Amino acid sequence: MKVEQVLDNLKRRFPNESEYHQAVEEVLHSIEDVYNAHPEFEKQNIIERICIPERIFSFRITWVDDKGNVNTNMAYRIQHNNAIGPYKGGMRFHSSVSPSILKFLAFEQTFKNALTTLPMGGAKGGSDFNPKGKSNAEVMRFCQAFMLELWHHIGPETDVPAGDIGVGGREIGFLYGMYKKLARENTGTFTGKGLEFGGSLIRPEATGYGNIYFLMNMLNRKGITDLKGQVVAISGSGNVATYTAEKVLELGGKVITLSDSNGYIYDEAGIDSEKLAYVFELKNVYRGRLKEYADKYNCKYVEGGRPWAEACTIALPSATQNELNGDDAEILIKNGCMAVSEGANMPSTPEAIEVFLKNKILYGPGKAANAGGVSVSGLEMSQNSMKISWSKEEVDAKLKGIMASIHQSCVQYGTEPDGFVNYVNGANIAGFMKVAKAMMAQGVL
Ligand code: NDP
Ligand code: 2IT
Repeated sequence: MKVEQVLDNLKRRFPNESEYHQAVEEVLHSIEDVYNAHPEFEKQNIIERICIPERIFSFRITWVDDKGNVNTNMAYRIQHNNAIGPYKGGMRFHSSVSPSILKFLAFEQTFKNALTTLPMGGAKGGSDFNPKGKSNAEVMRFCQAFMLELWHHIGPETDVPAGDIGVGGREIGFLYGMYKKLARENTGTFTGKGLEFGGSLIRPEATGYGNIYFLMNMLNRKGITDLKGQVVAISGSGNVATYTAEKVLELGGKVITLSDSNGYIYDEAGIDSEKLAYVFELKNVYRGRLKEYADKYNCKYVEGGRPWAEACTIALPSATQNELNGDDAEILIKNGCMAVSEGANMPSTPEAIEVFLKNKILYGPGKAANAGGVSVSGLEMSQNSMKISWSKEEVDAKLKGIMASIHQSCVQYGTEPDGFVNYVNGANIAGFMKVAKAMMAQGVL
């Protein structure tokens, strides 16, 4: 396979899908040599079969708002690959949602899930519905309308959705409630459920905690065993960002930034546990904006900006794709940043990744570093199948073990002759090999 040729073909067949092309291109560069060392892969055209989603559902949703207006939204479910287990991946509600964005996410999810050690294939879904400013009743009606279409195509052994941007505990409750009513079964065909109806302890925390466990695995190789003295810049202020901050504080680090789509806060004194509790409340109860934090604690607020120009030793992008570009990466390095670990999916542009690798800092790509969320989703599926629930300690210990194993896979496949670990290549090759071998064993499908 020649990377340029495969990419050109994909671009011709699926034009105007820049995020999807970007995600595929990164993986193709990593796996090129390994793939070409296995002529049997090429014979079975594994490359096109692993890049193109197996199935895409796309449909219109109609729902009624509080004023009685009838609204429409587009919604999708991308079932990318189920070679190693049922389709699995989150649902995103955001006005920017498009087939390209969901295809990039489903593609990444396939490799991420392969790294978790658990039997899960890759999927993603969502809608261009914008939950901002909507009442609970509107969100509920939208979720119910969504499920009326989607429920046929999902199931505990078929496809198990979860949360992502704009989809948290509230939305999962509404989606799962309607699913259960239509399917007439209680088999847990969603993860991230409430604890009262099959949810797993530690699932809300899992992506953020998992990212810090991954970061600690990277730092341990440099002899660093806690975060004391580290200055940490985090973007986002949602599920991933807030639990990331919580774990950073627990390990002694100082968190100086958080952001939302309106801007970022820089709190020189540090966002401590008390202030973080306020952020949780602001986000989950009042669904407010970070500007209110700046007003309350009298700290710097930068409208429309991103936090990467603030001096830090560790950066944890945890908001959205392409939120950290090449210039940001240069500034981070100039300011002494020595580790970047991605809570978000594809937050760094290709130019930014190039800067991190060139400077040989510790760089944990999302599909490895943020795999803790889907890993605990996998553990939620196990608990649902067995009809039991594990304690917080049990789930947390398993999560730590999984993140260590993902880190080990990256080291195994990504160590370069001078000892530098290229975690991008490591994660991509390890994930690819597992899925490719499973596809080979199952014949041409
Ligand atoms: P949330 O909806 O809880 O939070 C998203 C945060 O990012 C909000 O602060 C939001 O600000 C901000 N944000 C979203 N879109 C943009 C944008 N276009 N520009 C600037 N800021 C933006 O989502 P999550 O925390 O769950 O997800 C964050 C990232 O982590 C995503 O990339 C997601 O794919 C990834 N991820 C999530 C997992 C999970 O388990 N939830 C697992 C693995 C990865 P605002 O409120 O203003 O929109
Ligand atoms: O990107 C992700 O890994 C998620 N949004 C979580 C997926 C899941 O099924 O828990």
